[in-house]
Amino acid sequence: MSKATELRALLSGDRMVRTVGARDGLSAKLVQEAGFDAVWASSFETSATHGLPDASLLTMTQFLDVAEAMNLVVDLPIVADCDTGFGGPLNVAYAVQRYEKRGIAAMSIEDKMFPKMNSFAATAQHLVSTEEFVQKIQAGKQAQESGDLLLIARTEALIAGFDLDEALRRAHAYADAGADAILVHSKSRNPDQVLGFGARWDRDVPLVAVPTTYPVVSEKDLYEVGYRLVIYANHGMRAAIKGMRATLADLARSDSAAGLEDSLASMAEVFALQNMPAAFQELA
Ligand code: SPV
Ligand code: MG
Repeated sequence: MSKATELRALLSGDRMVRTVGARDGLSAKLVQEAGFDAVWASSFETSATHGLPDASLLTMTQFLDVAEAMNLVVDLPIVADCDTGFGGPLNVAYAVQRYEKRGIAAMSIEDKMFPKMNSFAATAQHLVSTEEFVQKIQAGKQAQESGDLLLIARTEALIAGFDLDEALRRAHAYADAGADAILVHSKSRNPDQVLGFGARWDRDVPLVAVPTTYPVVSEKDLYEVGYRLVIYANHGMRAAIKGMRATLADLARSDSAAGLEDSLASMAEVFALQNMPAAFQELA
């Protein structure tokens, strides 16, 4: 069974599909090891890993290579964050063909204008018209070879300051255009927007939530109003930054690395994560 088919089966199951953001093969492996269902190949994390803002700076092939690096080393399906789809409908169609060939289970495209800026940046956000985004969805769905790959349509209507009516109007159009799921992004500090959207959602198309600014929401509450996929988009990377900062600050204050061992993963742990042949895992 392809990973896309597995993800489809999970989404029509009777529980929330739980996804965590990653930026490379190693972080994807840690997501898998912790027991989650899928890996979010986050544009925010991937950009940050390059030391760059999440602002459409990297190319489609750079994002694709990262998604593939993950896909090759985990059994979990990859949900690839494809930002605005890398351009217009033709770019979306091309991206779908390329991602599908590399075995990526799902792609998410959002209705912001290219170049996009991260949804939480202190800036005005501009959306493409509903019609333009519908064309992207249709182009993407027509381009895929098998019916399996999931194309997630993400509306940034709430991020851009529109109300629930506009978010719903767009989401209906995207579902009608063939989107396999609808991601409703919100930067509200509480889950009311996202829960309110779900309460009014009347289609048989699963909803996706990204509870970054409203972490208090429970998966149970999201599930009850139609969310089937939850994405903890950047929690692994933020934990890694905090841990690495603290350890490096300790090292900077010290004359040796002697005091650090307790805060470090062992070499053996890294070897295991690298899938080193067992014979090589004996430490020198
Ligand atoms: C990402 O993880 O890249 C996302 C989620 O798209 S957000 O950063 O909230 O836009
Ligand atoms: Mg992103």
